[in-house]
Order: sequence, then C-alpha cells, then structure tokens
Amino acid sequence: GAPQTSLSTREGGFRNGRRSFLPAPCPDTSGVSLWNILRNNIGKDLAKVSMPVELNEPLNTLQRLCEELEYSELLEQASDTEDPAQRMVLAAAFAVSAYAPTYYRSGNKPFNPVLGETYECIREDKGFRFVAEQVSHHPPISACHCESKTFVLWQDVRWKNKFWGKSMEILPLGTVSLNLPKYGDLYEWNKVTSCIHNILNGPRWIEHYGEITIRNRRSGGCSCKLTFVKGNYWNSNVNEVQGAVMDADGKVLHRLFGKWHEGLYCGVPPSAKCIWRPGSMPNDYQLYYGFTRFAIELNELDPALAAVLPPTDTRFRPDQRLLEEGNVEAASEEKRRVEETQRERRRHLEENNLQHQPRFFRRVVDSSGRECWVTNGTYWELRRESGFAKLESQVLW
Ligand code: PIF
Repeated sequence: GAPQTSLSTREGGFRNGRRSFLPAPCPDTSGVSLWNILRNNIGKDLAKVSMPVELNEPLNTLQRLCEELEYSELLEQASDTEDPAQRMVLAAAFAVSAYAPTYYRSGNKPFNPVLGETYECIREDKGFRFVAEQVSHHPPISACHCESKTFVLWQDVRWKNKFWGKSMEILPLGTVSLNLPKYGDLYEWNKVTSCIHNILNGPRWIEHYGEITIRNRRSGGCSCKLTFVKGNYWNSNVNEVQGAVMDADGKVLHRLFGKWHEGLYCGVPPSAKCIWRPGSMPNDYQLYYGFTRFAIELNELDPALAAVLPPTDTRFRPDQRLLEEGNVEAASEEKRRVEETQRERRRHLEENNLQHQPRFFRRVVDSSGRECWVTNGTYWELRRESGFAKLESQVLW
C-alpha cells in the first residue's frame, strides 16, 4: 500500500533497487582555511600533505574511476556498430562523458585511498563489473579493470598537482585502454588537465583543457583528436570540446563538437546529431556534494554485499563512511588513525627491506616503454572460489 511505499522511499529509494540519496548533506566547510594549509606547505608536494577531511567528498579516487563508466551504454553501442569511424565517434563520446560529473564537483576532493585499498562495483543493470586498487601511495596511483560481455576497459592514473596561487592544476598521467573483442579494436587515449579555479576564495569552478588523442592500436584505420578548449576572460566557449575522426591519411571523416557538461554532437550544425547528453541531476544536488544519481550509489553498502567484499574495500573505510553520515569530527579522528596505521605499515616494510606488492594488479612495461598497471585476473576468481571471508587480507583500518 501507499504508506509502505513512502516508508521504503524514505529509507533508501527504489532506483534499480539502489539508494537515491545520501544519508547526510555536505557539512559546512567555511571554517577550513585552505590558505593556511597551503601557506604552511609552500613548495611541498601537496600529495604529501594531510588535508582536513572537510575538504573531501565521500568517494575516493578508485570510485571516481568507476564513475567514468556511467555512460557505458556508449561502449555497448560501439560494440554493435559495424562502421569503424562510427565506433570511434562513440568511443570519443564516452571519453568526453567521463568529465560530465565533475561539473558540480569543484567544492571537494575525493579521498586518497590507502595503499592496498580496493573497490569493486557490479552493475547487472549496466552489464559490467569493475575492480580497482591503490597500487602506489607516493605518488598516488590508482588502477582499475572493468569488463562486460561487449567491452573491456582498464586504466591507471597517477595524479600530479600544480598550485598556481589562485588555481590548482591536476595533471593525470596514464592511459585509458578499451578493447571491443567483437571487432578486435584496442583504443587508447590520454586524459586532459583539470584546473580548479578560485581555490582559495571561491566560487570554485572546474575546467578541463588540453587534447585527447584516441588511437586504435589493432588497426591503423581511424583516429580521433578532441580539443578541450581553454576558456579565457573574453571568450564564451567555456567547456567547449571540438574534434574530428580521421582516417589513416588524416582525412576528416566526422566532425565532433559540444560541451563536456552538456553533450557531444557529430556533424555540422544545424544538421548535427547528438551522440551523448548527460542525465538529469537529482533533487538538492547542491547540498549533497554535487553528486549525480550514479555517484550516490557508489558507496552504498548493503548486508549481502558486506558479506562477500574483501575487508580492504572502500565501503568499509571508516572515515569516509563517517563523513558520508555527516559526522565530521569522528571522520577527522578516524582519518588521522587510518593514516597513522598506514605509516606504521610503511615503516615495517622499510625496516625489513620489503616492498609492497599490489594484490590484484601487476606492473607491465608496454611496447613503447611506458609503465602501466593491468589486472592479474585473480579478484573475481578468489571472490567466487574461496570467498574473501575465508582469505587473509591486509588490515587497513
Ligand atoms: C594524505 O592524503 P589527503 C596525504 O597523502 C598524506 O601525505 C598521507 O600521509 P603520509 C596521508 O596518508 C594521506 O591520507 C592529500 C592529497 C592527496 C589525492 C589525489 O587525502 C587527489 O589528506 C586528486 O590529501 C584529485 O590531496 C583529483 O592526493 C580530482 O588524493 C579529480 O593533492 C591533494 C590536494 C588536492 C586539493 C584539491 C582541493 C579541491 C577542493 O605520511 O603517508 O604521506
């Protein structure tokens, strides 16, 4: 009946059976002086400075990588498209779509996972399963691997920060790889620079600029170039993206244009076709870290899932959970404790001349001499065969 429905809605909502809102709104962060922190750490690598938990959103960089799969249906579509140039258009739209959720997210930063922290995400509705691990602490490197019936996607990201006074640039190093087995495609692309403006005294806003090149390693056929235009005081092309799909000789086959927060079009106006457009934002998103519906779902922990996850999964990380629940003081205390236990583990390794070995990813050097992280293929096997409850895992918190 009706009363029951409204009760369940209040307790968690119904979208795909997943929650449709966070347990608590974003706390007031006006008391945090980023200026004091930065002033006291001039010249220091900011990744080595412990930031107040109030600056964080209740998601970490592993979950952010999963969030880039929100529009995975573009990949499903690509794997069902005979024309290779059209497949490239869809891959390009997917690459652009990864930036859409950042539009409302300039206020907070993701948690920095501890070394060995993992995150899995199974989405039957989207048809993929995703696993990620923090494989290096200094510098922070996150690796992930996602598979479905029609595509395999993997990437590793290493973040570099540049603080410019009024703004901060985040330079992601690493490669996104996408395999469409049906056609034997292996696409590879880079990411662009992200910049948080007015970092000290808002309004903060985020911009992405630079060039993405998508290549298909398995066939010399077409490639794609996407330019994320850098705005300036005079031009109105904020968030603009322009690009083209080209054949092996550099001849333009398709023109692409749009805005990374609004959508991507193929062709020439007015006859251009919309390839992708972001979904609508949930109610009151400004109060809830600017999270999309998909982002809201990422850190949900239900009892059935809790029973099968490894204890290293982000959903168990106490400080992040406490922040999500709006308990900033406890979150802050727990963050300090989690960081201290990580330091102890590091000291222990150093004293014994040992090196940390990631559990689910291994380092490889590709044909161009680039170092990258790929799955070792054990996560889902261990989960299915023994179950993580019976296996020994590192105690991270
Ligand atoms: C701590 O991480 P924080 C520090 O790394 C600290 O050095 C370490 O101690 P140790 C702690 O264990 C860590 O918890 C620092 C840094 C982390 C990232 C990548 O979380 C963010 O306290 C990439 O923070 C952002 O943060 C991507 O780096 C956005 O998590 C798309 O670099 C920063 C600051 C960025 C500020 C942005 C502000 C935006 C509002 O003793 O082991 O060294």
